[in-house]
Amino acid sequence: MHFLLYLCHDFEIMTYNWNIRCLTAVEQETQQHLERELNISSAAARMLVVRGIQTADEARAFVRPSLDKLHDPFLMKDMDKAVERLHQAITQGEKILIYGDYDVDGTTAVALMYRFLDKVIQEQGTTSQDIIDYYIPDRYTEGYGVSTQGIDYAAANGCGLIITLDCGIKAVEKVAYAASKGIDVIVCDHHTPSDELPSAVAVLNMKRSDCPYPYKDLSGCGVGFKLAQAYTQRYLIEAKGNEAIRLSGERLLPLLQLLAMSIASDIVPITGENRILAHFGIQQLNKAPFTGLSAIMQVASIEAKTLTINDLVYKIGPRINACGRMKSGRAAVELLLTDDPDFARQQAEEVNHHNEDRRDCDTETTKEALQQLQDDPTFANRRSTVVYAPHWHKGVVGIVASRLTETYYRPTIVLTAGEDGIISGSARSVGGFDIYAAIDSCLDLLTNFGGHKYAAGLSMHIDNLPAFCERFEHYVATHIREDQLQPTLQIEAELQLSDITKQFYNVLRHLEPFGPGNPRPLFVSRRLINHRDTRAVGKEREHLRLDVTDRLNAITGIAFGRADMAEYIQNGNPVDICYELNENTFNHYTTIQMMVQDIIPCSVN
Ligand SMILES: [Mn+2]
Repeated sequence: MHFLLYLCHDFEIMTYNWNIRCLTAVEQETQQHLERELNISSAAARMLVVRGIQTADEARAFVRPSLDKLHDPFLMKDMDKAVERLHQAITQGEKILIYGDYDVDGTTAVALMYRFLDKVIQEQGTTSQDIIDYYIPDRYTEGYGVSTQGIDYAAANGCGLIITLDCGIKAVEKVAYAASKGIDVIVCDHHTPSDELPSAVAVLNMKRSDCPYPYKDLSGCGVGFKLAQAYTQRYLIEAKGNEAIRLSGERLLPLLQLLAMSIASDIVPITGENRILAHFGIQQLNKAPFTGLSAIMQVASIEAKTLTINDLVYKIGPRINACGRMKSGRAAVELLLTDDPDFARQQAEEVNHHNEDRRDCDTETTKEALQQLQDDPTFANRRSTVVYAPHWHKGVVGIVASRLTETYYRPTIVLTAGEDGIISGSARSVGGFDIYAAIDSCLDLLTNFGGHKYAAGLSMHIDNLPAFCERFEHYVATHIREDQLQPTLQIEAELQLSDITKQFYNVLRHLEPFGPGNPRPLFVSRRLINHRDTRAVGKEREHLRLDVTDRLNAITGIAFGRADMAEYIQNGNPVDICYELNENTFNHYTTIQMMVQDIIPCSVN
C-alpha cells in the first residue's frame, strides 16, 4: 500500500490506502454475460457486477426502479392492528397526536403522517385541525424518544391515540404511562428493539425478531410510510396488491419526497426498497416539491428540477437539522407542512440563518479544538483524540468530532459542559475500529453511554475526565491496527481512459441514487502524464486543474487542495489518479471530467 506524505503550505494532506475491488472468476463470467446480453462495454458491465447484479433482468430492474416492486405493507408484524386502530380513531373523530423526533428522519416522518391523515380526514368532510396534532420533543430539555411531557401534552389536549415515529421501540415505561391516562399508542420505529417491547396497540418495526417483513433497512419515516400505504390499501381503495399501489399513487406519491429526505439524511442503505422510494421521492422533489421544500431549495441555491441525492445529504438535510439543533424541531415540521409561499419563504430564510449559525459555530469550535490539540505536547504520540471545553455548543459536538477525524484520523471524542458537573459529548470512530467497545471499557467512569461501533454519545462527571482520557487512550493504543489509522479509498475498478465513453457514463448515471450500500463509483487510472494544460487554479492557486493523457486519450479534471502536485506533473512525471466522474458544462459544451480524490506518483512501471 502507498504511504506517502505530501506537505503543502503548513498543513498535512491526508494519505490514503487504495483498495481496489477484484472480481472473482464467477463474477468475471457474469461480467461477460451482461456485456453480451445488454450490449454494453465490459467496464460498464463491471459496475453492475460489483453491485451484485447477475442477470440482464436484474440489471433492467436496477436501472429502472418500479413502485410495483414495493413490498406488501401487511407483511409487517402488527400492521393489521395498527391500521384498524387508526381507522377507529379516524371514523370516531378521536384526537390523534403524531409524535416524532427533532432530526430529519423524525421531522419528515411527522410531516408525512400529518399530510397523509390531514387529507384522509378532510375527505371525510371534517376539519383535521381539531383531530390531528403533532409533538416534537425538545432536544435539550427532553432529549430523544417518548417523554413524559409529550404524554402529558397528549392527555391535556384530549388525545386518545399517539403515533410515535422514528422512536418508541424502547418506551416500555412511557407507553404504560400513556395507558394509565387512557391513551393508546402505535409505535413506528426502525431502531433495534430490546428484549422487552412496549405494550402498545401495535409495534411496527421490521427489526423485531418476529417480524417477517422482507426489507430491514427502512428509515423511521419509511415505517410511517408503510402504515400510510397499508391504510390506503385497506380503506381508501377497492383494489388490492400492486395494482392498489399504482392506483393510490396520487395519494402516496407526493409523500415520497419527505421519505427521500429521511433516507438521504439518516444514512440508511440505499438498496432494495429504499432505492425505489428514494428514486421516486427525488423525482417528486424535481417535479412538484411541497411549498416549504421548494423554499429551502431556493435558499440553498439548488436549481429547480436538478436536485440530486447529494443535495439532500449536503444542503437540505443539514438545514432541517440545524433548525432542530439551534431552534426547535417543531419549526422544521411547520416548514414541511405549510402551503403558504410567503410563510415558507420566511421560514426557509430563518432555517438558513440557523444553518449559518450552526456552520459558524461548528467552524469556530473545530478551530478551537484543533488549537487545543496543537498546544498539547503529548498529542503527537497518542492514538486517540479527546477534547473538552465547557462553552462549546451541545448541538455541534458530533459534527466537530467528525471534522477532527478529517485532520487527525483517530478515534475522537468531543465533550462540553452540562449541568451539575456532568460533561457530555459525541464520539466518532475511524477505519472500522469499534469505538463502542473502547468507551465501554471505561464504563465505571461514565454516567450515561449509548451508540454503536462507529459513533456514540457519552457523559461523565468532570472529575473523571483525566482518568477517562488515560484509559480510553490505553484501550485504543492497545487495540487499534496500524492500517485503521489511515483512511482507505474503496476503488471500484481500474480504467483505461478509452473506457470513459458517453455510454459508460450513461450506465453510471442510471446507478443513482448513490449512498451507503450503493456507493458512488471510485476509479483509478495509472501512468497518466501532462497533456497540455495542467496547472494550479483558484483564488490562492491552491487547487489543481488536470489535463492528462495516457498517450492515446486525454481527460480533464479538478483536484481540490492539490496544487502541490502541479509542478511534478508539469515536469512530465507520470501519476496514478483516483477519481469519481461527473459532467462539466461550459459554454453549452458538456464533457466528462475527473473529480480527483487522490493523486500519487506513478507506482507501476
Ligand atoms: Mn431515524
